[in-house]
Amino acid sequence: MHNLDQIVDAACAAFAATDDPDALEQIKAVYLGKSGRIPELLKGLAKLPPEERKAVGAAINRAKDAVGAALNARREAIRKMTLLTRLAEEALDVTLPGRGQARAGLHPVTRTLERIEALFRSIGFEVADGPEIEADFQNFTALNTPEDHPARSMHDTFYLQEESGEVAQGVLLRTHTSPIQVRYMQAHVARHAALEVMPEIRVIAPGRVYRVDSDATHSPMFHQVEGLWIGENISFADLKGVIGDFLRRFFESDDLQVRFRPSFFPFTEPSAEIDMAFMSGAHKGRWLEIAGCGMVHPNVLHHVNIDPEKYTGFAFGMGPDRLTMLRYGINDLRLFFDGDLRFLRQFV
Ligand code: 2U9
Repeated sequence: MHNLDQIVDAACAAFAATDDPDALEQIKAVYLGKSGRIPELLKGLAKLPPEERKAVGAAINRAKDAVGAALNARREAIRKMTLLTRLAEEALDVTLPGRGQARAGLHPVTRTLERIEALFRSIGFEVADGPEIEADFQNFTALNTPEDHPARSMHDTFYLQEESGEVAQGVLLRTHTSPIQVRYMQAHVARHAALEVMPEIRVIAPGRVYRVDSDATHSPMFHQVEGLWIGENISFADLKGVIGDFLRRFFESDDLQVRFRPSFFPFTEPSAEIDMAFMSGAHKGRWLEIAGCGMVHPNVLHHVNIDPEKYTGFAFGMGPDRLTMLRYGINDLRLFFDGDLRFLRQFV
């Protein structure tokens, strides 16, 4: 028995003397391995007289358990020590300033949108917002779009699906920002229902719009800014003044000409395309299509409960993506939506 206690003490001392996991396992082999000290003692049991075997066997097994427990305790202690050492070595000071801080910048189209918004605010327009997932009524019907108009087809418009995969009835990604203005007019009419004379509506609607279209000059998602001015005696002359003033201020040049070419939109009558030409510089004398416009169609006013006999107004729509391309001399629309930093950094 004395011998057993010595073996247990020696094993414990040897375990305690190392903090290396591999060395610890070597020491384990000396005491508990196949021909280790304790298994050898167990093998020796056979040579003892039968009446001694039980007691001696039990004592050896107690010694074996004690060595096993000491081994496990040491393993755990070494594991914890190793972890603590690693944590101390790899500690991060999260309060240190970051390295290589890059300067961020606004996307070129965002810069254009902010510019347009500031210019229209300066002449008394409000900037309105609305959902990108729209209802058929606000996106098409209220805008005097016939039921069989090609824009309503699934070739041109993204319709949402039910979970079943069925096309959701009348739920779509807005194809222009006009529904923003439809909602704005509906709210405006409701808010001023008690008044004899409705205050003027002067609003622009910037935002993302979606169409089934994709090539060098068309992206399935692009931007629009539309404007609307409704009141008593608002005329095409007002439209020409607002647009001319806006373009001169946007391009920071009085050296440009603007012309209105007859066109057609379901939501305006009469309708026109707006062209612009610089009278000096690289683009001198070249007419560029820049926007569309017109007097708001009486049917559109009807749909939002505004009396077209009493109020008139104009609307216009332009593509800020295109305006940005013109202002910075960019030739591929897709550059805006690739997220390539080599392109975007140029605008920081
Ligand atoms: C309401 C009534 C009428 C908005 C208008 C245009 C003409 C137009 C294009 C310009 C470039 C679309 O992004 S683009 O391709 N838009 O030509 N948009 S009039 O008319 C409205 C808007 C809202 C309630």
